[in-house]
Amino acid sequence: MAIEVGKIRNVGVVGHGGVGKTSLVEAMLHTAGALNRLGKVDDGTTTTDFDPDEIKRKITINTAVAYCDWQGHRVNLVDTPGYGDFIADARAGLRVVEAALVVVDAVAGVQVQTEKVWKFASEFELPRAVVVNRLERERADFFRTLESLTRRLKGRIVPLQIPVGEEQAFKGFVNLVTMKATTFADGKATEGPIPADLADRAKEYREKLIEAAAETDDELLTKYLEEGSLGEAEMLTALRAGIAQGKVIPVLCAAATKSVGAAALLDLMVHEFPSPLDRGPVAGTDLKTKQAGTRAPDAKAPVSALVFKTLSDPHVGKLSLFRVFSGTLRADSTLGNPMRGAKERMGHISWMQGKAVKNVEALGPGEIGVVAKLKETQTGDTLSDEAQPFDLPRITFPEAAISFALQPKTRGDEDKISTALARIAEEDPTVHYHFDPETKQLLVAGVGSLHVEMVVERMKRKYNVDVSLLPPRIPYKETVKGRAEGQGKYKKQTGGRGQYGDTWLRVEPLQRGGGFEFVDDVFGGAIPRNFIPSVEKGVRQCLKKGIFAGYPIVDLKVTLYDGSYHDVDSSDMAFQIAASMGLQKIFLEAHPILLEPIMNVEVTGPQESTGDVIGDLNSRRGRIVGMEPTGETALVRASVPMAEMLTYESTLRSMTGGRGTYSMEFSHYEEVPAFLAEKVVKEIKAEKEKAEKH
Ligand SMILES: Nc1nc2c(ncn2[C@@H]2O[C@H](COP(=O)(O)OP(=O)(O)OP(=O)(O)O)[C@@H](O)[C@H]2O)c(=O)[nH]1
Ligand SMILES: [Mg+2]
Repeated sequence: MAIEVGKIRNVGVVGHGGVGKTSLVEAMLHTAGALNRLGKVDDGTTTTDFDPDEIKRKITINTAVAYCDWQGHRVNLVDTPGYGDFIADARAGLRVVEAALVVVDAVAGVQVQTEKVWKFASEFELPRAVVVNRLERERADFFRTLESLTRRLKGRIVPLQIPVGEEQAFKGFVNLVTMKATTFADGKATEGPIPADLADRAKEYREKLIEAAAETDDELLTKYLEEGSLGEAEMLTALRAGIAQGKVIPVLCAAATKSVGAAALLDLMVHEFPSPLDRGPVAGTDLKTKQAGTRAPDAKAPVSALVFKTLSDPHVGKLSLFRVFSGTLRADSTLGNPMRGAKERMGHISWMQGKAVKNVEALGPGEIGVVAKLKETQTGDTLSDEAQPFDLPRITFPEAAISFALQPKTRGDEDKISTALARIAEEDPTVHYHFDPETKQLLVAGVGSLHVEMVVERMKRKYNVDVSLLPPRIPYKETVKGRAEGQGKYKKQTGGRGQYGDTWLRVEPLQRGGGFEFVDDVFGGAIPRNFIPSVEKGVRQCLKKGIFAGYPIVDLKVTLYDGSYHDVDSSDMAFQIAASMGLQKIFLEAHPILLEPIMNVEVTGPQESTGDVIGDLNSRRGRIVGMEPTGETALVRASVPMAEMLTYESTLRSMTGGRGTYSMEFSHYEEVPAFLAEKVVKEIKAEKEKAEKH
């Protein structure tokens, strides 16, 4: 039978790349007895990193789910990727949980993706806890990490534990509520009194914890201020409520590969984190009434479930991971996917232990499961009772930031390539592809270069097509800086019925990000009403193809202010052509420019290489926007044109002796300086000529 909803805990494990999320999930599963053997990321044997790409690279690429039972509760752990290119999966994962476990590294502290996942958790109003992991490593420092947490992240962050011992001598932690120490030796935990040398520090941090608990409630705070302390029971109640509501964010200690901290984390999840019942009904759209509606986490309510991840299994085919928000989802039932106007058969439904599945008869509200072979459903879709169609808010994914041309290694493979890409894009909503008729190239776009490389590897491994990647193409855009107006006229008289369209258009720039605006300003029927949409259509076709250099046109206002027509010869097509001819001429008279994507770049490297890093970024037309020392390393933030960042990886490596890392994401578009624009336009022309010769 389905699991009781009040006994479910769904927790998203999130954080920067390589901080130990997967290892920690493994440790919790093992500690709870769900696994006989503790797997290791380095051996490719963990439960949640099971994809061959993950095993090969030793990083998480896909969100995976595993479960264990702890003190009569079902804990579903959603292990998410931390690498920047795949972070969209972490956001999708957080949509289906009631709380987040944010893992940070005890050496590096808060990192770029930590801030990112923190924002996701805030966006979904999730209570959370922070785990400082890898505490037994050299240069690990709990208190320095704590300082970076409180400085860089929003929220009332306060330790619930402090470590016993440092670096190699790290032994365990003091629980600041019970004021007992738990230490580990040979994998065994022992509870005992606080070591004498830690007594003062433990008292000091317990006081901070009480203060944070008191602050969650005005009455309690007054009492605390008047009496100078709180009773144990009072403090615990306030603390629990504070954590469940996200008002207090506790910090805990861990060394995942040694299973240190796993049991305490499970305790926290069971006692402090909310159940789906505590979170209450979800909001969405009732498609019957077309009004905002809600669905309660009630087994008897109509079914609603959100598909948050799609995978393809070589044997089973398409797998859809979903979370039930309301009702009881039964095996062998049929549900509707109203957004795609489809019916889907839910054959076998199962719990997941990484790639292993356990078939169940029904999944109740709050449960997470998987189903194979849905026909039309994609990531982000809602499945619901056919008679009670409902739509949960969609999961939005980031726009592609980088695009490469693909070249088949074997001639004649084009069809196979398109099929493979279609499948991959269905699994991964951050992959986009299209054929560019101008250059006759197939373009693949993704979040970053590693992401696109992985797509190529998957094509080879799963679909047996070999392609190489040509250098990335920068997604430039076109717009104008000035205004111009003039006529576009198309007239043809070839016996019989002719063609006649005549338009007068004006173009002017919109602000950055303004998109496209078409204004109909024709007076006195100079052009009949039914041909106005034809003019707009003709204009829009030019926008897609570009005029100046063959890139899409944006931030443009086009006004149709006059024209003329012919009773017999005017047609939809004639007005489309006239408008397109007119726009192509006027656009070039309105001071056309190219826009280029600007990236937000963050570089972390050793202090001593900061000067070189900054000098190099400057030489890449970068603007330094901030600098922060973080211990022995320094963080540099800059905004840099994407075109200048294509070769950054190897330069950074040699500048920092391999110790530097960077991440970047799309920020906005800016004008390309004239001298460079000229070069780009020349290159694109040459490319087109080459394609035409073929
Ligand atoms: N010394 C030490 N190493 C750890 C600990 N936890 C994880 N590691 C190691 O750190 C590396 C990364 O661990 P993962 O568990 O893959 O980290 P992750 O956060 O899941 O990484 P991504 O999912 O790729 O973001 C592996 O080599 C682990 O063995 C720890 O507590 N101590
Ligand atoms: Mg991982």
